[in-house]
Amino acid sequence: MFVDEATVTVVSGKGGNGALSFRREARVPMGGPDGGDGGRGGDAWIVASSQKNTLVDFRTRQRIKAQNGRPGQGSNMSGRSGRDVEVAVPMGTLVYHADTGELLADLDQPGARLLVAKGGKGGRGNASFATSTDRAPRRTEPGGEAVEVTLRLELKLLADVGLIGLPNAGKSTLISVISAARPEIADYPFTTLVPNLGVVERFVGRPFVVADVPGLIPGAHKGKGLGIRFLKHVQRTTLLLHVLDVGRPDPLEDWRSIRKELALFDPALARRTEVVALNKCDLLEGGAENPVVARLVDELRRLETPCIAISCATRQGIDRLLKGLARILSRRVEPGPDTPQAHRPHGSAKT
Ligand SMILES: Nc1nc2c(ncn2[C@@H]2O[C@H](COP(=O)(O)OP(=O)(O)OP(=O)(O)O)[C@@H](O)[C@H]2O)c(=O)[nH]1
Ligand SMILES: [Mg+2]
Repeated sequence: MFVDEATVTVVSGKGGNGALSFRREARVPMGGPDGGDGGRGGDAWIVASSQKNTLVDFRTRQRIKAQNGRPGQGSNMSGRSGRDVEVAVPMGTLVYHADTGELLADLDQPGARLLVAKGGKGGRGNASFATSTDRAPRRTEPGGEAVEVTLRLELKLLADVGLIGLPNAGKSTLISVISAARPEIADYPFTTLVPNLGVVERFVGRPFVVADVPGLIPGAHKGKGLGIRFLKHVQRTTLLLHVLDVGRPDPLEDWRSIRKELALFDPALARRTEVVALNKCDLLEGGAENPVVARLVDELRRLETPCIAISCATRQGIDRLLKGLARILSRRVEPGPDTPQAHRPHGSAKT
């Protein structure tokens, strides 16, 4: 099950109390203070894991707690520190403070971690308070309080290329042809209900990640079809690959209607570099040479939109398409929008 929004409460451990104790020895009526310090409470971290793809673990509201520190003991024994807790989330998870809405981190690298709740300090035992004037202090310190934070998690998948297009255009077929991803493919709209990621590895240069999201239809911004809620998963891509079915009555109109939905969802996304894949060319006589395809190519060039005629069925144009995508990606290594550093500890977070 794919879940991309969740709420979770994380709690650090309370510090252990300092101990009040005096040495007892045979024939020594009153020994010195020997109460040890309490252990520190465990910290609570959120950690990006490449093993996770969804926030499904948090579908039911969870409360995740680090261990408390143990109290100090006599004989100057310090209490054991509480174990930290690490909450694993998928890469691309944005962590918000649930109450204030503040963005705490964008965990966009494997292993990126955020300290969300710092454990309480261990309290000092009475041995720590002994001075030359007070040799038998009865003073001890309680352990520091635990910190509880409720977080809103939002997953925005990280991919280089986002596949967009009408349902049935062949987006999932394309990702299955160019990567090891094996999404469901079928001759009806809305086959894909949740996003899929595929890694394209066959090409020189670094491998790149492609995201296949459920198809869009006109009116998606008003919730038609599956709506636009999955578009957030292509928001962080470097480029959009718009798949058009050339066998449809008016592919250019299809293109325009998807462009409109994109712009209504996020104007910045509508400005993203776009490549059009004119798919299913095998359905037309002469394939990519067919006049319908030639006309589409001309129109799109006129609109300054790069396009390539392909067929997932015959593999025509696929290599050329991938080389083109790799070339564009190698030119662009822009960082994403400004977001706070994931590695910045945020231990002082309060409820
Ligand atoms: N003839 C032909 N059929 C294709 C081609 N590419 C995809 N198809 C078919 O088109 C249909 C839809 O393909 P999908 O890959 O499921 O389409 P989609 O864009 O992922 O659709 P949704 O998940 O519903 O948004 C399937 O029957 C595919 O076999 C192609 O190049 N040529
Ligand atoms: Mg699909």
